[in-house]
Amino acid sequence: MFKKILIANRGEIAIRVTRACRELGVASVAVFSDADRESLHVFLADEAYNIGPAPSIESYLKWEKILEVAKKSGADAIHPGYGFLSENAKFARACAEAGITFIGPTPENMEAMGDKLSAKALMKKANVPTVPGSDGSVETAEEALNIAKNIGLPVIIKASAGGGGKGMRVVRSETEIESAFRACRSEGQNYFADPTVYIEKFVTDPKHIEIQVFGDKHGNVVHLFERECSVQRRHQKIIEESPSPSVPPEVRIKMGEASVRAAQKINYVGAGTIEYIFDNSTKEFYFMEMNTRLQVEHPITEQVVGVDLVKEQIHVALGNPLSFKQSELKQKGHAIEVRICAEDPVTYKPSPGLIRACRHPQGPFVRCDSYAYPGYEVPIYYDPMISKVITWGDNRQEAIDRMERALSEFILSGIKTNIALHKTILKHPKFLDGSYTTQFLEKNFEVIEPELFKDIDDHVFLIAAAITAFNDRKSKDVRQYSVFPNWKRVGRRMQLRT
Ligand code: MV4
Repeated sequence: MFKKILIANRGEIAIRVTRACRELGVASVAVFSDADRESLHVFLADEAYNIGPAPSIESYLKWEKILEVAKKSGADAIHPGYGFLSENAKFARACAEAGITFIGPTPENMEAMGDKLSAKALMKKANVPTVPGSDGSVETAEEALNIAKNIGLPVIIKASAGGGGKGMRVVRSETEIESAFRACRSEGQNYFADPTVYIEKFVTDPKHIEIQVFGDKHGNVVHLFERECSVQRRHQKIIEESPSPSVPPEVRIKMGEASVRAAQKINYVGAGTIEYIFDNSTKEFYFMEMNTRLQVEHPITEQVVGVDLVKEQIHVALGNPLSFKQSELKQKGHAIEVRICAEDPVTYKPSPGLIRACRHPQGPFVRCDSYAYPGYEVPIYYDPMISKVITWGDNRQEAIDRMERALSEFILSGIKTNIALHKTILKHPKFLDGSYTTQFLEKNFEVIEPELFKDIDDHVFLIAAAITAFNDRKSKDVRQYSVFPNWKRVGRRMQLRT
């Protein structure tokens, strides 16, 4: 076993990894920026080191500094979490050169999937379904027009180095081709220093369905079934569930097998995710990209398949063979995850600040991975996600019912959050029948009625009032504020002050 693991991350995922270390009896090392001195991941680790100023380019992305801390603290492995350095091949190489195990895929794995166009070509060779389109890059606007005429409109032009929705243009008429082609090329150049673009048939109104895969250093690869992540906005996932309500059993088998072929093609090591666009009318699926990291939504797979993915990452990084065979993996029941973000529910803008009251949901089959605590000030510098609530049920409806119950118990005051938005989505007919697609949020929640956010369940107020160990370190006098400073009690209900 490793003696000590440095966790090159912050927030809930740093805590998730620390917990795996504790269970395995491995010492954990936290790193933190100036803005994270009072962050929960710092308190929960065995040791913690400051790595620089608040902006992530000067701290969580400074890999020379992080390696130096790893050496100084005597860590023999580094877990990168997600985001930050998790898919940085240079960093993974530097770890190896320093004699420190990078807990994740090989640098070659990351490079094989970093470029969308070459990844697609590789996957086509591995007999993984891909969207019809240009075979290779498109060099001129005329070429783009010819391909579009050939495969038929609408098409989507994509920058090969693109990601997160940047460098993508949907084209619905021939007259738009030339400007879209030029726009894509320059976005590719400006954001990713690579003007290469390619064209695909645009799949209208698709679902986002991904398959969790796992490889070891002995050539074994398995998949751990799917997650559906179609509830998203501006390429940010908001709710994920597993299994997908739209994937029939025979398609599930095909998607799993295709994903194992994909990972095998690049000798993949560790946890990875193959992302597909899924056409719900034909039930066809097409390879989009591979994420070479542990993902935010990994807990729903853990709850349904019964595997601790972080422990398995550590196990595989040590050189052990996978601790399960494909035939031993089964989906049991249903899990849902909602991402709780410090954001304004009307504008969706990040809304960091001081958390006053904080009580996480509890109870049967509820998991809450969170770094919030009362008195913590959510910094402005990083991702606004502060918690994830995961519920499990024997079936989808039970998981939804539990999520509604769990969210009704979640008390988070002082900052604005998207909890009320989640409660509203969970009641929407398109969510309830499972037919929602990636267009769902933008179509149905474009204008959010502020009315939806105007009341809090009475029993939640009672729980909040019962929080006596209230800890606001900014003010020693607890009487100065109420648990919900912006709310007043009217009879048995709470009302927003106007
Ligand atoms: C597509 C697509 C439809 N057809 N490709 C979005 C990010 C990246 N993971 C791939 N994405 C898409 N690729 C084809 N051939 C639809 C998406 C897509 C999307 C596109 C435009 C606006 C919003 C979107 C939300 C999810 C997925």
